[in-house]
Amino acid sequence: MFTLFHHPFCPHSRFVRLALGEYGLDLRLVDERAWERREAFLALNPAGTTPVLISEGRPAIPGAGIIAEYLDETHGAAMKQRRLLPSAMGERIEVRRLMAWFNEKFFEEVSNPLVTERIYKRFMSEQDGGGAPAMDVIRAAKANVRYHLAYIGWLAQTRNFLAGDQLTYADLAAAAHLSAIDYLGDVPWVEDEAAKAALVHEARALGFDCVGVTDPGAIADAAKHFRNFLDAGAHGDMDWLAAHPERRADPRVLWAGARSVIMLGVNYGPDENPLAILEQRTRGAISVYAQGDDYHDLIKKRLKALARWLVATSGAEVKVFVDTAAVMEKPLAQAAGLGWQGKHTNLVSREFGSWLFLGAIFTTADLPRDESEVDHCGSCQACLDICPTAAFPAPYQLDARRCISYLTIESKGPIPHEFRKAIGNRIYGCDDCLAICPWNKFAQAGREAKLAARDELRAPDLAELARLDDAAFRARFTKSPVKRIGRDRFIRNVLIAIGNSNDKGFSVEAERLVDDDSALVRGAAAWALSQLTEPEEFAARAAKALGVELDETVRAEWQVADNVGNHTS
Ligand code: B12
Ligand code: SF4
Ligand code: SF4
Repeated sequence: MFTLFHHPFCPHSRFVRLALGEYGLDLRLVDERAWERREAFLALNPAGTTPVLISEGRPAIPGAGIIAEYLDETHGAAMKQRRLLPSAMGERIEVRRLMAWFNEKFFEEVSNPLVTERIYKRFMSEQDGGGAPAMDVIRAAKANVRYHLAYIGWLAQTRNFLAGDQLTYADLAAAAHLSAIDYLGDVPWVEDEAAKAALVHEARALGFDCVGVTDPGAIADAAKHFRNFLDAGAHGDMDWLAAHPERRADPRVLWAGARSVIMLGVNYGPDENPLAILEQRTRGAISVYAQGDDYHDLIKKRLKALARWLVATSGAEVKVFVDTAAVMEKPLAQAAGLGWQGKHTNLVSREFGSWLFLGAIFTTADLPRDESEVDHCGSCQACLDICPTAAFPAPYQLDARRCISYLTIESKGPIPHEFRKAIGNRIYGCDDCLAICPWNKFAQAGREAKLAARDELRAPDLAELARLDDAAFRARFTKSPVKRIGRDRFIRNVLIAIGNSNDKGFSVEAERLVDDDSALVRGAAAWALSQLTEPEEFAARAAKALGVELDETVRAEWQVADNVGNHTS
């Protein structure tokens, strides 16, 4: 446990709080008004400035730069690829140079004068220097902001992050100082490109991997395609997708006041090939997006933090959306330059391949637009060819009713017979069309620990899953998106995978579930048995079950024995 003596508005303190957040370290905060020069605080740091970090059993560590170095020495190596002070000498120098730029130059010329004049002086006694803000100091600091923002804007255009290709202390320092002055309304970023870089860096410091801005009226073509999709019934039972189509198809109908749409992406690239598990037929394949914590919660939290920052900065109104709202996130993300909608209909990024979660912030702020991304699929059609259920009637079009993701997650009833074999061992979602995309060769594993695969969800044993009752299911999938479908639908999926396992040993698991309370589970258990037992044995078992089974859908599963014999598909 660390203790940080800080001030909420001190940019250096904010920098250290952001860094400790990245390291995931527990922290106790003590508010310190440095200008009061408390004796106990001066004993910790004779300079009398915040922040000061206390790590049990060690001398007090004073100042942002020294704390950053200390954290890197003690915890840096464990961060591996996410290390905030990179291991290569040249990169370390660049990070230190930019840290000094913000923590020293920007601090002296901009953030310290503004925070002191606008905030600290209100709380200081007269003898400590408190009183009315000095307007000439504020004017001089505000004039300096533009010059600094132009430099940040130039850096942002030439690199992914300020000091290269990954998040470092340099980005945290920029975010800390900019957000401190944004809070005071002193960043003129709404007006020009360079200032928009502040938004980009705040987004990156919050953990977003890409960000772009588009016009709310930018997706007229998508609207047309969406209507065709609904007319063809391709949404299946997803009635919520068909509700209010005019709102979904046009952000201006959803919110007339929106002047800009900010699209954000979080990389969730897997650290192993998601197709490999498909060979292990006694194990369940859970799609990559669902092997970690639920992305909705994580992204919503971050969107809200960024939205708060935007409100504080510009006074604009905002609304945040991830996944569940009536927003067409993929075409909007393409219009905002995050990637393009590939032939598999998902957004593909040149940098992150198929592995981006998307979120949106609508705002009344009129922000500079990014260029829309163009299609880079070319003659490739690997995603169309690999689809096990032929779910693409044409490139760029999906018939959700045939998609395994829909069948295993959204569809509530028995899975149609024609898809059961093709589902294989996929028990929650499907990644085939995403994983095969050649653009993934540029992708890196996601850096967000909460989205990383939990070991127990990488290749879970089907027999073990089949034994989960409601309470055990909830416990096993705490905070996971899988929990959303409930135990019965999940066990239905597991039984389809068991039926496809070719492992007769699993028939005991299916047998145990033919008496389950849920008709959905009983029906799937009957099918699994039909796949794993010999025809005569199954016919005898069916006759017995039909003597007691009352549910028509379940009876139909057993009657397959009489009608078409064993090993149906
Ligand atoms: C409904 C839905 C589903 C449905 C339907 C998917 C679909 N493609 O529509 C189902 C349950 C099947 C599904 C599955 C998955 N989903 Co989903 N899903 C959504 C949701 C909620 C809405 C999507 C939507 O509006 N669909 C309606 C269709 C009509 O829109 P569209 O897909 O953009 O269709 C375009 C093309 O068809 C094209 N088009 C049509 N005809 C033509 C003709 C021509 C000539 C051209 C050029 C184009 C074209 O124009 C349409 C409009 O842009 C979004 C979240 C959101 N609010 O946007 C997440 C979302 C799309 N899903 C997501 C994910 C991760 C998945 C899965 C990968 C999960 C998994 N591993 O199982 C799979 C992928 C399956 C696939 N190949 O699409 C992510 C995708 C992120 C990304 N990088 O794109 C999203 C954005 C969620 C998020 N917030 O991150 N999903
Ligand atoms: S997710 Fe799977 S089933 Fe759905 S379209 Fe892609 S490959 Fe086909
Ligand atoms: S697999 Fe090929 S066709 Fe499909 S999205 Fe990727 S590049 Fe486009």
